[in-house]
Amino acid sequence: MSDEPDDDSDASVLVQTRPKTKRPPLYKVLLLNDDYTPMEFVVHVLERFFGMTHAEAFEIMLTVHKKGVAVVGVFSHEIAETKVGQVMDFARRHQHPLQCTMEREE
Ligand code: TYC
Repeated sequence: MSDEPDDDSDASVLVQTRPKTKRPPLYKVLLLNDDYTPMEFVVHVLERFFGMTHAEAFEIMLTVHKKGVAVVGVFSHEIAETKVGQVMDFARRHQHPLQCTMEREE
């Protein structure tokens, strides 16, 4: 018979739990408009690096052309970084100013 309180005697403490398995963040890959990169080149980039059909690629290219920017895919950090690198490298090798960036998804 002890006077010590039980370990679980404080009924007012509520322990918050949450699943520990957090998903890794995803990243949007964005294509930016410019005045010089030929439309056909952008369509080719979207087919080649983002697996789009010609029709899909043409539509997204037009969206970028009209709105200034569009999301062209959502990937893990590593894949997004690779895509951005591939596009920037390909554009540079063809001397086009096309810009591709990535942004963490909320
Ligand atoms: N604005 C370019 C033109 O008129 C076409 C273009 C579209 C360039 C999309 C970049 O991400 C881009 N030739």
